[in-house]
Amino acid sequence: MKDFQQVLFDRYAKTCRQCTGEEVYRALLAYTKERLAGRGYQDGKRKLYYLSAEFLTGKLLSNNLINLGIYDQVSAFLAENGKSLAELEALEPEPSLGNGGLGRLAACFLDSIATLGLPGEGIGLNYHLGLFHQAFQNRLQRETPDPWLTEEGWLTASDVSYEVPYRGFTLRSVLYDMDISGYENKSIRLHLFDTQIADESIVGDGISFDKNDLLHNLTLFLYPDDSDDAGRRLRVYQQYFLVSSAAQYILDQAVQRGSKLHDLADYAVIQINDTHPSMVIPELIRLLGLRGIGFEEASAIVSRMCAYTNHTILAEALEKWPLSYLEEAVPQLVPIIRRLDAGIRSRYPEEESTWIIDGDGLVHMAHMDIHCGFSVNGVAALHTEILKTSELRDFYRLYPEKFSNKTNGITFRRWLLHCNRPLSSWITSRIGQGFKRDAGELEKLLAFRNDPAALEELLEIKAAAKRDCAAFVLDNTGVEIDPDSVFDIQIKRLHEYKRQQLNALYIIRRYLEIKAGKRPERPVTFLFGAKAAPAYVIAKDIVHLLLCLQELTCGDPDVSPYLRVVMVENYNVTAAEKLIPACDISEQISLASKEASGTGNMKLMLNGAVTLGTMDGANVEIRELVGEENIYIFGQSSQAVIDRYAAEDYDPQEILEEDGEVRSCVDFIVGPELLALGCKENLTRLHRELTGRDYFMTLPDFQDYVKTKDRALAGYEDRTAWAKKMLTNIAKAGYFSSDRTIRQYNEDIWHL
Ligand code: 26Q
Repeated sequence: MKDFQQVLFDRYAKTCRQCTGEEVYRALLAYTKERLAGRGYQDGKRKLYYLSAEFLTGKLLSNNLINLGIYDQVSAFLAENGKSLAELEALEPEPSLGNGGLGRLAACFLDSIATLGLPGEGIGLNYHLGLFHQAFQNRLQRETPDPWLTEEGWLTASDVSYEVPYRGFTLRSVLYDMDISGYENKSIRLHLFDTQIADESIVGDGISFDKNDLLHNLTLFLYPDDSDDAGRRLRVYQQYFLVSSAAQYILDQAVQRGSKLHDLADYAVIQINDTHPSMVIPELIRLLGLRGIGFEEASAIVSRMCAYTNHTILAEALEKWPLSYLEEAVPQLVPIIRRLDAGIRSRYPEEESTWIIDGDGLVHMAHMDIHCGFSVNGVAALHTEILKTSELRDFYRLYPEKFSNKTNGITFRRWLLHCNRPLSSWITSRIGQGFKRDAGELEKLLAFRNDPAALEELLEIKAAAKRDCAAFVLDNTGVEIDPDSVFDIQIKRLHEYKRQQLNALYIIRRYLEIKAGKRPERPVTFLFGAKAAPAYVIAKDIVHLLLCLQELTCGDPDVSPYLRVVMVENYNVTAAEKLIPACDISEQISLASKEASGTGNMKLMLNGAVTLGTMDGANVEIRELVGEENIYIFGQSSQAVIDRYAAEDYDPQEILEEDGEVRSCVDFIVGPELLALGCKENLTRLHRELTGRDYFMTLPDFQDYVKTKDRALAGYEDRTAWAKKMLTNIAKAGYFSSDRTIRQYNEDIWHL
């Protein structure tokens, strides 16, 4: 560590011991950045550009140290000098550049692309104030800006800059770079475009700002509120800023590497992460036109370059932009989109459902991606099947060869080596280091299924993680939780289809049982972490319900020894890293057919949690891998749900009339206990939604959920049998390494 001591001395003329934590953190950041840059970048003629509106990287310091292979050395050096890596890590802000799964997936992919040594780059936007910071006030979510940028950080300014033309004005984009390190390999770059004139001072109360002040607001927030017209327009401006900058950069880079443009597809492949960057297609055609390539050839080139990933089948999340918005913001794209649409109409006159522009003048971004790209993929086996047979079936008939599945994955560097060092050391002690490069080797753990000492050690690691997590929860929420209780955890964005409300109804049922004198042998702690979109009213009502349940259970001495609900504030990657190692029961309870894949489910199983879930998304593949005895499955099948939507015959009242127990749990939401703690307006609205519509079919799955969860909790009591389930889940998680996913993308789509 001589070289690091030198950095400290050059900066501060002090020894490590004499420096403050802040000083050591900054020096370590600079030192790590330099070491990363020194390793160089993967190059190649054909390059992948992963285009995404979100990259949820999480903090980078520890991960970079691990990937550089110097974590232990640095950690020991700091300890010798009265500092700890944990204390320095606490000083690092988490980049707030994503909502949830889609953004985190992009970050895992960059890690794997770098680790596998593939020539790839990420391209996104540099949102100064991030998504938002979630605070709880009077048991309601309040949003404030999340200013994560600091003077010294991982970003490096570059001299790359482009003009982005809009109707009536032009904005200049500037590029910042962040290195994403590969595990014992070179780094790749994450390029984040920004404006030079973003002005944080236009933000008023909470996260409100003038949505029409496009010159100053463009890169302030990720997906600002799209509940009104101005918000949606701003989103178009943001998306175009990303894709126009990206397209210019990709063209310039290819030319520098020797492309003559006619052969552009031999130099660049673009993975379009959901439809948010889809305007890159017409933009590339436009830019090729400006460089002298005619429309027909340009669209042929672009169609050999672009591949699209679909992350959702929720109709309301599929982007459709009114032509009038595009006309107003980016008129130069409109004739190109019209011409693409005209081509499709003449080629497929009978296939109206697949046209790019529909009868209402809406541009269907996914339709453009599928017609004009060479690849479409879903993110889990079930999801891809549903795309092929229902949501995108008309496209599948036209282009069966374009469709494929790429089941999501996660990087084990962050979600095992970094977030759970004790477990990772234990695995190493049992099966050696090989799993760090080849996740499939985790299967070797199965040899210890009947080894009492090994199972005992695994239980002790989980117990220690729960103690650490309890300290984090106390610090975050002020609530004390019992590390000997079962940790039942649901962490993910708040959405009705993910059904946090179903979990809440179970909690209410348990609360009522305890109040009636039925005290469980072992206490259970229900942990939640979730941000709700600022304009998603019912989601915010569910947050309110959970916070009221927290108050109710933790504040009642009859109940709190047996049952506590705790909602972690501002759930993000950093919080996830603290919660995941401590989980016993992993809640993956989305309405079947609605969760495209899920990736939290994979992180939790890798850390020895047992899944309680529906046959949805990647849960289906988890079950296949671990076998029925190592997972708890309940609920309607995806086909039953799809049929029921088609029949339009679901009415929650029918269940409420028949089942008194459900009725009393649902009515508890507006009963005196909760009304004493919460807001009548919010609770009543939620109650009305569940009893009047229940669009995501919470009630039909309730009784099966109760039965299955009770079975899981009973299963927990046989500690040896439970430890075997834990071990099996860890051993079988190898399939969900994002290294496997990226290999498949490369073999089937990118061909780098
Ligand atoms: C669309 C239009 C207007 C405003 C916002 C949006 C929008 C923003 C974010 C639509 C979707 C998202 C994010 C989606 C997402 O995170 N999807 C998740 O992707 C994961 C990775 O594939 C899957 O594991 C999850 O199942 C899926 O929900």
